[in-house]
Amino acid sequence: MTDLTPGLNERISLTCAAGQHDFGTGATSQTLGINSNYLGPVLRAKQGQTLPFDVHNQLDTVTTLHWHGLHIPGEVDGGPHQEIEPGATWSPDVPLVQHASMNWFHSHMHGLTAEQTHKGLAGVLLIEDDASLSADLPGTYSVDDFTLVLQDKVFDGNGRMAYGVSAQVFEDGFEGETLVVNGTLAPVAQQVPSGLVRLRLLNACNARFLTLSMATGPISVIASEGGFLPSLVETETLFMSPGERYEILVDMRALATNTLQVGFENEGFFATLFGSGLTTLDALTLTRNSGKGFDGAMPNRLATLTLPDPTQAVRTRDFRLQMDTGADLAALALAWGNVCGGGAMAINGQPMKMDRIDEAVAKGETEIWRISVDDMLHPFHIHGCSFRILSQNGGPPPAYAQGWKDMVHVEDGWSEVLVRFDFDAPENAPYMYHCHILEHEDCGMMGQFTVG
Ligand SMILES: [Cu+2]
Repeated sequence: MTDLTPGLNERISLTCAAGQHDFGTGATSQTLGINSNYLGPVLRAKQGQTLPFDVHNQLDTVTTLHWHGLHIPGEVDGGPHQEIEPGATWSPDVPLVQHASMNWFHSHMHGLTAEQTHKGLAGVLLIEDDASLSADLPGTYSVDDFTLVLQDKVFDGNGRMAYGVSAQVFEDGFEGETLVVNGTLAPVAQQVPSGLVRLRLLNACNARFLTLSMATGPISVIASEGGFLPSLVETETLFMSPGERYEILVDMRALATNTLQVGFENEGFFATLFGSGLTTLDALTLTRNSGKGFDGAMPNRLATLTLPDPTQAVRTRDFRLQMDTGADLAALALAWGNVCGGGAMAINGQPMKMDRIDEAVAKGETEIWRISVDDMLHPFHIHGCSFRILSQNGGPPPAYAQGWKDMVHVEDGWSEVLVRFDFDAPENAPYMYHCHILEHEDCGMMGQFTVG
């Protein structure tokens, strides 16, 4: 992935097009990319900048580009209403008002989100601010500061990327057994100088939850989706849903080498081979070279965050994610543009419908959103905001998930978030809330809301 740091007021051209890419299998796969054969750039910009984009669609299908994690008006959010026809250009001015944070962008074309994102229509948008740029953290890009896009893939017998859906894939989401890092077969090797190394991680899988660990020592987490944690959190394993981002530090002062590992849950054929549990794959091996890098120590305090205060909420909304909707909804779901192989998924009894607004939210008011589900583990995402998790699956979230987030896990019991929206999202450009298993989203496990 190339690094793209636009100058102030410089127009940013992003071209979505078909490409051909070798993941390292020795064969060329048919892919999609943004200014590239596969995936897009890592965009780096600063709080206070407004990014004037020209998003060109050179695909033969309609697409959209959603800025996942940004606090921006609905009109420039890039959701399913901001369609870009083949040959057309979409030119939103995207204001960066929020703090330093790791965001990303991906296709959000309803019914095609899963396929287009899996094939490569995704990139990363890093926001820095004065505090992050002056923080005592490694920040020399591609030297001791790396962005890692983690994805799972299926390759056919010829080494070509394969993507397809079936009733089972709609149910589970599309999962592959091969780990790819920034579009290259894992493990990836990287030489680094002596010192701390910062890794900015995105789980860009369509459906796979990842269990991250280090070969030596714990994982040191410094930030979640919406910015820095109050202080460094050490954890043996970091559990990341599709769509989640975390930033971690690796201490390469004393160690000559260390490896970031990614655990895949054994399923189907692999579960019969290895039993249930994790297959652990090496993602990135860091090896220290003779250079001198960032020579600071592991940070203690990172940011000021108050505890979320649920008494500020003026309202509570309930969202019930539904895998099993019965046969009646399937025909409706199909008529409403959901792609679900003859089935349907829903939220509060309703599959996604582009011309139905499900919720109207008052701008600037704090609310509690409670989410539950009838089956399976799902990653729930809300557009246009960062929120704080009050509870996840009926209990407190892990320490690394207690900062600013835009994803919450939902399985057993209620997951509750404290949320507020500061920008307008009118009826013709509403925000989305949805499951980030992208096949579930295309299947109708999505709703839309206005803010005003
Ligand atoms: Cu789901």
